[in-house]
Amino acid sequence: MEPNHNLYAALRAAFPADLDSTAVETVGGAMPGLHYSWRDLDRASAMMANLLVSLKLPAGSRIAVQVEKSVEALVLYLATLRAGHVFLPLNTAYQAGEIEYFVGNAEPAVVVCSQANFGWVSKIAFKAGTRHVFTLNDDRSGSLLERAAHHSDQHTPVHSAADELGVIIYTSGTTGRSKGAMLSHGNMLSNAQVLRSYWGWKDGDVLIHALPIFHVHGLFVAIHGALINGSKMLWLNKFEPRAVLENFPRATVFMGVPTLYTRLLAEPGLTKQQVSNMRLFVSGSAPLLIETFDDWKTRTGHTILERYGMSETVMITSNPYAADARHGGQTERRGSTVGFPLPGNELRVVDDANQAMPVGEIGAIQVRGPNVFKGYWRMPEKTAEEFTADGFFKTGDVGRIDERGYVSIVGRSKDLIISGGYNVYPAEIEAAINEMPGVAESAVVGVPHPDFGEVGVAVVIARPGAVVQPDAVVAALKAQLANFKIPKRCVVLPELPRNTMGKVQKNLLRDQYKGLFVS
Ligand code: MLC
Ligand code: AMP
Repeated sequence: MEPNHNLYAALRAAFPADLDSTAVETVGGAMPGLHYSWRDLDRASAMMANLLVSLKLPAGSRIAVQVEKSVEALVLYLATLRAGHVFLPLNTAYQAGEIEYFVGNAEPAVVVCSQANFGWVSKIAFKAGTRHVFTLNDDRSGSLLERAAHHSDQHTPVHSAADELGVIIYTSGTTGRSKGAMLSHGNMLSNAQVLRSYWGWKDGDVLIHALPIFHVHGLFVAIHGALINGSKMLWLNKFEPRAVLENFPRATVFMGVPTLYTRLLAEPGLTKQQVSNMRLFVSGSAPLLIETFDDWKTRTGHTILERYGMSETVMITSNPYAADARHGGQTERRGSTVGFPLPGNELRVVDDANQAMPVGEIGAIQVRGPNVFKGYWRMPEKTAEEFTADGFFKTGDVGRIDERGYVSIVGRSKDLIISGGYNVYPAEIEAAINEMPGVAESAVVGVPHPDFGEVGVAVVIARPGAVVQPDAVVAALKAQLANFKIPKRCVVLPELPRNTMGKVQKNLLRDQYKGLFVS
């Protein structure tokens, strides 16, 4: 029989010998100071796994989860893995229309939501055929915990093949339709193992976990990183710069999107002294401005390590933590680059005919490796389109590899805005605006923003004779889309700039509005 690749089993094997030591300590937020031991994580996830077993679900059932961040939500993730089901995390900002799509598309057997949202979420779930809806709140209450309390705290993780599905992460698409990226136990485990060694995780490491746990960065890179090294986490349910600062002296590793770094830099308490115990600062999910990289070095003496990944591939590249023998022993973490392809990961920069570009030339980034996903949930054609004949995944990012082997991301071929580390697809926002009364058409573009890096600006064209108010457009969008997707500015123009082919020239709009939020 193939060895067991169950991700929970692998993480469990890395727990420290002293199971009563602290695995997670909550800091900040409503319930600070709670200590969860490694034994607590194991027993609590066993009880939840046994609850899932008692529901007699077919193997590989989807467990869709839209809850506020909490340690219990982490336990539910571990329980889903050990029971052999598929975890489907959903951003808490998603509204009814968005949830309806995900639930309709994924057909989860179980939906878990907060008590506050139970009314509308359960209605959507039951309509889509889901049989079980539980609640889980961020104060250790909810029907999921009540039901799990009746189950045994002993459970043997199921046997999972490397390519068995473990998680589905929805990512929006350039056509406006979200796609479920299917990640296997092997995808996630291989990436966690590679990062453990590449980033030099060691005994005594402590991670400050301040990211949401419904996306790859917080759920995989951070959580898997700590658990597979048996390292303690200082756990914040929400990013609060002061609470992070206060805890730097007790920690060694921090991970954030660039917005977290700029917000920390705005704190006078960020000093070399305050971070003297820290070993590693990692940034990713969005481009880190060279100014932030430089300011961080000046203020703290630490060089941020920037890495690059996506939902479909987990982590792809990283700047070196220590000497990288594959690249002549280079150790430099270079700002404005995302470093080298991770061991085991092949990355190439190609032209339209999939031919490798010469060193330094810009082209499309494609990747292949054990971390690359199995495809999009129930979208075989879309999956086929995104892979080349020789098995490389087309990332949609545009970049180059320099003569020293460092990869830089210089743009995207996908029409995508990354705002505070969240992806916003203009096509989705434009489709919603175009449905509004009096609107002829619209274009949404990303412009620089001092806090979120990039934010959306909506340009709307009214139908002849109609009057469209920008505030009304924003208000209508707020009623149907997650708040981070809402354009930060809306303008009404007589027409959109077009080229001779009739294509909207978004570059002109980007240029026109690039100074809206920055000087
Ligand atoms: C919040 N707001 C945002 C926003 N986050 N607007 C644009 N972009 C964002 N990212 C807006 C809300 O709409 C709201 O506006 C107001 O800010 C306050 O909301 P909030 O929820 O209180 O905001 P805050 O807690 O300050 O959140 C900011 C943040 C958060 C930066 C902490 O966005 C965050 O945690 N980002 C990290 C995202 C992440 O983990 N990405 C990883 C993806 S994985 P209003 O008008 O409604 O009041 C990936 C792969 C990889 O990309 O490589 O890692
Ligand atoms: P997601 O779909 O949320 O997983 O977002 C993945 C996308 O985030 C990638 O395709 C990149 O465009 C972007 N991304 C991730 N890390 C970086 C980085 N370090 N620099 C620039 N872009 C990044």
